[in-house]
Amino acid sequence: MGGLLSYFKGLFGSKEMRILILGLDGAGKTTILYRLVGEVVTTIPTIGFNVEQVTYKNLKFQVWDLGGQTSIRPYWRCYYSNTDAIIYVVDSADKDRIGISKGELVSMLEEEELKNAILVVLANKQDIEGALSVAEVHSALGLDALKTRTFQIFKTSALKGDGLNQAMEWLANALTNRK
Ligand SMILES: Nc1nc2c(ncn2[C@@H]2O[C@H](COP(=O)(O)OP(=O)(O)OP(=O)(O)O)[C@@H](O)[C@H]2O)c(=O)[nH]1
Ligand SMILES: [Mg+2]
Repeated sequence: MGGLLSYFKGLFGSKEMRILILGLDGAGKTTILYRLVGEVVTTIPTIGFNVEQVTYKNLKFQVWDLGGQTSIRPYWRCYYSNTDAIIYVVDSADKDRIGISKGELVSMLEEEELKNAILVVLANKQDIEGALSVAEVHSALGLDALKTRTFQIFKTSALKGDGLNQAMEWLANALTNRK
């Protein structure tokens, strides 16, 4: 029995989890992806996607960073199946478009294929003066309305590398503990 159990544990332990990074163009998704890989990069707008393998606390993630421009947002849905978690990135300094960001988040969360996906919201660009606070981003996105979703919001600065570890730590635990 013990042998069989460790066999299955081994199987699940080595399973790569699928994570999507979504959010409007310019939110900082690609910067965050490469921070998770351990690189600091200068980005250009993503047309299509970037995908990298990220290992965090013995968990292997396949992380997809999709382009966020208006014209390519309709393609996000092509990547939804078998997604374990969504990292939704918000430019906290982009007050004019926070409503649009909320709209994209709400319609994404309505998708059947994502109904069990864990949600991490990153209130990014906290280094910019006058940026919305994490509480303001929480309220502007209407996160209070989420009832059954496992989710958490974090403040980050991908530029400085702040807050990402904390978010990944929470996500790794949430993925490990999920039913
Ligand atoms: N000040 C500041 N700038 C940031 C931060 N994160 C990203 N940026 C900058 O924001 C710009 C856009 O970042 P990207 O990572 O390319 O944004 P993206 O979400 O991948 O954009 P698309 O690929 O067009 O969807 C770049 O100039 C980044 O350097 C941050 O935390 N603070
Ligand atoms: Mg990008």
